[in-house]
Amino acid sequence: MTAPAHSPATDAAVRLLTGLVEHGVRDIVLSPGSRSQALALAAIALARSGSVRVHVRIDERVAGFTALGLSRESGAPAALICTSGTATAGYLPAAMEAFHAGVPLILLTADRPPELRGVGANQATIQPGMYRPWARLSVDAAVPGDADPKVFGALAADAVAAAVGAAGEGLDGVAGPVHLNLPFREPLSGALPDPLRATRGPLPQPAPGEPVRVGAGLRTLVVAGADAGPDAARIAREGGWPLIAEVVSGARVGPHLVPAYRERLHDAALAGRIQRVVVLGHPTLSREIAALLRRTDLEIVAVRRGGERLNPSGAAVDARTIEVEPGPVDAEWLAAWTAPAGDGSTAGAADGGRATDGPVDRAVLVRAVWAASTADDRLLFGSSRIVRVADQLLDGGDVRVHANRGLAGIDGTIATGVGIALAAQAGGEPGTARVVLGDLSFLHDVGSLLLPADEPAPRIQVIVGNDGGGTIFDGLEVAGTAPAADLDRAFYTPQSVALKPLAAAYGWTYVRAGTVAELEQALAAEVTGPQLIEVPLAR
Ligand SMILES: Cc1ncc(C[n+]2csc(CCOP(=O)(O)OP(=O)(O)O)c2C)c(N)n1
Ligand SMILES: [Mg+2]
Repeated sequence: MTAPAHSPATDAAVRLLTGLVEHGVRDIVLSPGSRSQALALAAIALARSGSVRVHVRIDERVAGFTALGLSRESGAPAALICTSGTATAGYLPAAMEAFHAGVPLILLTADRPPELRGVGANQATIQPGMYRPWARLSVDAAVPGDADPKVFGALAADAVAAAVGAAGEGLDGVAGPVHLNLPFREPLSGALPDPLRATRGPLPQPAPGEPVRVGAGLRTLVVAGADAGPDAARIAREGGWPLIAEVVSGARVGPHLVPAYRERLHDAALAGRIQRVVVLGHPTLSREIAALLRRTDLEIVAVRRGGERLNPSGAAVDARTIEVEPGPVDAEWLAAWTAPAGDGSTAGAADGGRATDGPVDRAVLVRAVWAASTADDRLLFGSSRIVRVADQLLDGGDVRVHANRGLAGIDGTIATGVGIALAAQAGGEPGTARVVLGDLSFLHDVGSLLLPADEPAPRIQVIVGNDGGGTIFDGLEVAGTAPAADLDRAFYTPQSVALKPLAAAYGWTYVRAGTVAELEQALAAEVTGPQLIEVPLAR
């Protein structure tokens, strides 16, 4: 190898990536490719000096969801680097989820220079603006060498600001994905400063936005959907209002929590007295909340989390933050929602007496995972049935829960969990990340089991509830209309993949938990790296 010559591509890559780090980026997920080499080599050099963490993933869809998990957990936008062509399309599912869930992300796609676009050049497609409906900021950058290198530093600052919601057209205060399309000409890489360092600076703060004031006096219900966060509990406390918090809300805590909220919402007399709903995050887990938010006889104030406002009733007030005006607390109203159910039953009592050598069902599974998890741990629920069971059955708790409820896809769940684990454990923190998901969701993202041997191994338990296919469809409309064989073939989609050798092939440890005792034992054991736990479930 001859000593690399100077390359404007590398100068630009250095400016851009050091700029990203200086504005708060902590993680870069890169996928191999030639056109993006200046970015990849600069990223690796920055990682060598400890300035940033780099994670290498060959599949861009896996890379995208890994970055999403890193960003979800850390709050800082992870940056993605890929080459031109179909590679860029691999980011699309994660970019869509990031938009709808309000997760910051920075997509750096290498491209051919303008003279090689639209003329049939190899691996060249239409990349500028390709994520436009979902991107906070979409830039087709100048070719390095044609532009002053300083513009790439400024681009970094703009990208981070837009990703975290510090600036951006009409969406200030809301985080989301940002796309920088970066054309490069040969020489595609050259000499790098050695060592290459950057000092991580503070993240820009999201623009606060004008608060919407809500006063006491109206009988109010606070609803916390996915990623609502602690603000929901704050608003409930300040207003003295009952709080309905989905298990994925990050707000299922405190004395204002409504237990078994579905049943309460079915109580027509009680629900009929609601005058106002303050909703935070993205509720998706129950028909009851969906119906509540469609009501037009209520005042609805919705705090926007993702790029799209929540407005099923057509008349909701769009808010960034809520200020509660002090006033008298209606204790009767709070008690009507939060008092234990009159018949003495609690949501937790249903199968308390189960034998430990008995098989596991979904309720036992989610309760066991919940009981085994502490504040050091992280939980990620996949889409489909299990997250709904968890929402129905689990009490409040001090565990940080994630879920990709922006679009509720079954894709990218393992990758998201790995990203969450890597971010949560980056500073040597204790704890285990647990992903609880269905078998089809697992198989959909099986490529995420491929982790580079030379990167720190995440402590993660991927817990697959294996019912042989997509049993959610057994309870959906199609089960009533489709012939049984068609339902099975096109919706349930039966599978009998051998998960143990699959885990072994990727170097993951494997545990089969067929009984309650085996599950509890697997969850209590020390976790040192990636582990697959298979839990057989009845269809
Ligand atoms: C990317 C994507 N494709 C398709 C769907 C539709 N879908 C929702 S749930 C589901 C089946 C999930 O099966 P599994 O993970 O085994 O969970 P189970 O229903 O058995 O609990 C499918 C295909 C989706 N949500 N996302
Ligand atoms: Mg299944």
